[in-house]
Amino acid sequence: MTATSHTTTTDRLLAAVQAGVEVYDLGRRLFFGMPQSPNHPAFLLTLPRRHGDMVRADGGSAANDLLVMGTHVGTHVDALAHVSQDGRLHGGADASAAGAGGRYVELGVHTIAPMVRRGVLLDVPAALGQEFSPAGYEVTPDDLDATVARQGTPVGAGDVVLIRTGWGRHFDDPDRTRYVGHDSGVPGVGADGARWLADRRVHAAGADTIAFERLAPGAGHSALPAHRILLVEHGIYLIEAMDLDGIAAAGVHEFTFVMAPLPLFGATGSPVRPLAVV
Ligand code: UVW
Repeated sequence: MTATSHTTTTDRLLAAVQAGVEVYDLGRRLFFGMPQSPNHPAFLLTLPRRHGDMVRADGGSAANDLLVMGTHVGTHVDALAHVSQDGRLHGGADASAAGAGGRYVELGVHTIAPMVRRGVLLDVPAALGQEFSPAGYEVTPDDLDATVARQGTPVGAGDVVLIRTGWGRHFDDPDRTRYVGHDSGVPGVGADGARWLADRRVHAAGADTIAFERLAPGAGHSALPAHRILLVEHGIYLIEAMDLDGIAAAGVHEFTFVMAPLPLFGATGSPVRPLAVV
């Protein structure tokens, strides 16, 4: 890049910021007791040192947290090391061959570059004339096509595509099991919807649900075909437990998607706070 084009790009970004941008927070609040998959270690945030526990000579003191959580808890991204099929990771790597210390050096979450990309929200229930997708409903390629057509937002290579089902309304439900949906099932794409995304060569796909894809009633996480197709077969990252209601309510379907996973060396996932910038 030449100095001139660099300046031009910077100027354009600065001008946009100065003109004012809308920022939608697509991450969920992390709190003790929030719904999460029992497949992953529970979230725990404590305050082992409180103000006053150690007071400096000048009268000041600090409070310090201790955080314990799985990397697939709350809004999070799945790295390519997260899922294997028949012992193989994306690209054919041996899934049992985690590197020193059990870390996934080649496909760990630290290998996911920060994302600043075109984002598309596919508000499926809005397109189908529903308030939300029913429990256990499979979002089909026809539904995705209908949503794209209604919104006028085609999906292209390199995009980050976020699929709203409306299931996110259960995240703050006092019954914490509702969002996880092991009994009821959870709406989302199945194998066919995953292939629809893969055919369009998206960079990442996200949803407002616990596991991105449809969970059949009573089946829990026993079969996850979209994880296999997207992560293992096509190297497409997944983002789960997103908050897509605010951006949907604003009627924003196209935006700049911004997200930086924590560079947890060799980890299978990372908590994230994705943003949609308009
Ligand atoms: C959950 O189970 C929450 O999904 P994943 O394991 O794909 O992160």
